[in-house]
Amino acid sequence: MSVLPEAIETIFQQVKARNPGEDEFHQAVKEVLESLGPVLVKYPEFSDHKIIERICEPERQIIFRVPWQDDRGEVQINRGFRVEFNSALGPYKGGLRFHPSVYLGIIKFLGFEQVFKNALTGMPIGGAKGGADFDPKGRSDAEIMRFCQSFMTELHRHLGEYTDVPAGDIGVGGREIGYLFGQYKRLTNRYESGVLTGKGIGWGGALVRKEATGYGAVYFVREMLRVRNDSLEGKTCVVSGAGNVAIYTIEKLLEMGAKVIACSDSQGVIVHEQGVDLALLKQLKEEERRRIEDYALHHKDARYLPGGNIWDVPCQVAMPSATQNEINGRDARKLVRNGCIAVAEGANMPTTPDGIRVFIEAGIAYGPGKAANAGGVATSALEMQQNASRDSWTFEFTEQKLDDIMTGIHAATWETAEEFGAPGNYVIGANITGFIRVANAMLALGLI
Ligand code: NDP
Ligand code: 2IT
Repeated sequence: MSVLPEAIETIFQQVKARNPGEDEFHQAVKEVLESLGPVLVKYPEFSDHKIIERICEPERQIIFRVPWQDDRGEVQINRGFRVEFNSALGPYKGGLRFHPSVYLGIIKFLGFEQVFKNALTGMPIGGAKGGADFDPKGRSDAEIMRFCQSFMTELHRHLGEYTDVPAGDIGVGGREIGYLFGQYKRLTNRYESGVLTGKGIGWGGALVRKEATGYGAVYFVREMLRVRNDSLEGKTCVVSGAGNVAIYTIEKLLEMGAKVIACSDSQGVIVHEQGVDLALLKQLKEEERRRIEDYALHHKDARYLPGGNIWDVPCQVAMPSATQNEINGRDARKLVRNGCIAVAEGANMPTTPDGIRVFIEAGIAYGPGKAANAGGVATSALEMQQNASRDSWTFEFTEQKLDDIMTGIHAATWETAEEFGAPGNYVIGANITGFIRVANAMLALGLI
């Protein structure tokens, strides 16, 4: 266990005491605070102005009832959240997660991460996260629509293109953003495109947003390998999950000449040594909304491992793209032992503190989520830019911007890690770079 400098340890203990039972939030805060010792030495003004204490306290937290009726006419009640964490750099920005595991501690960890991630993009966006403990699995389109309408009926009063701009996350994709936007438009009588991102192409959405998180994560790996005089060409890769991030991670890995041999969902793992069939995966997940178990019905040489652990599959590059804490210390050791040389996190906080330690000590290229998956929110900011100017850019133009942003994030985190005496450590690089940008804005804006 790394030991926090005393002043920072005191702050961390206060955060824990003030936010009891929110384990994921504590974990995310601790990881950032562990990086900040040398920053406070270099910039004592951050301590004088209690920037760390302030940055750990969300600006606003909204918790609300979401009542709706299912297809049988039964009334259902869920709990909705929006944690508006920090708006020093721009309007609150961050996704919505619909998953039964959602509670305040998860939304707060995601909102906290988002603050630093958004700062890393260099775009004018603050950090927020929201969602509900709603389980979309097995629900009809009509049920999803009624849920989204009820959710937005409360949330709309807190949003606005200059105030708070949600997008998707687990369980929230283009369909949900459509229903949410429709209800916002109806309640406000405004076609305010910039209030949500991840909209459909043809009604204000930006090309490349759907692909952006996955593509961006692969650009980040490309950069991590480039500084090691290596490339993705011919590498064997494993990508966890089978949702939005996983699918477009696989697509870009294939474009870059890598081979992807496994993916997963919460029920099991598909191992396909011949290479994952991306077209089939898209059909099953995006069009038919089925389980990856069905993949094996189409490919007799693919294995479905119910309840399997994808990190047991030997690979050179691992891209966790499902959920938090999906790689523990044991998994990390197994990956390293099996020859893994690079890990980039499409998901938010997918590696436990033990797992992170294993990757850092092994000296492999490890790209933490707030750097590696920032392409999604960066492209959301590009969508906001297009909405503000009533413009729409081509796929190629937007993708080039995404590539530039990810290359820039890699360079900034790499350089900061060097500057603070931890060459190659992207955890330290990302935490410090993001923190300093937010902290300087907070200082400039006075006591906020
Ligand atoms: P999706 O809902 O599209 O896909 C989620 C995938 O992860 C599914 O395959 C799902 O399996 C699996 N999964 C979700 N929860 C769990 C769980 N508790 N245990 C095991 N597997 C799980 O979400 P996204 O692809 O959008 O998000 C994936 C990750 O990427 C999340 O961590 C998210 O925060 C992060 N992220 C997303 C961004 C975006 O733009 N969408 C941007 C940056 C980060 P199943 O279907 O069985 O539940
Ligand atoms: O975690 C994330 O960065 C997202 N879910 C995307 C946020 C956004 O506003 O595009």
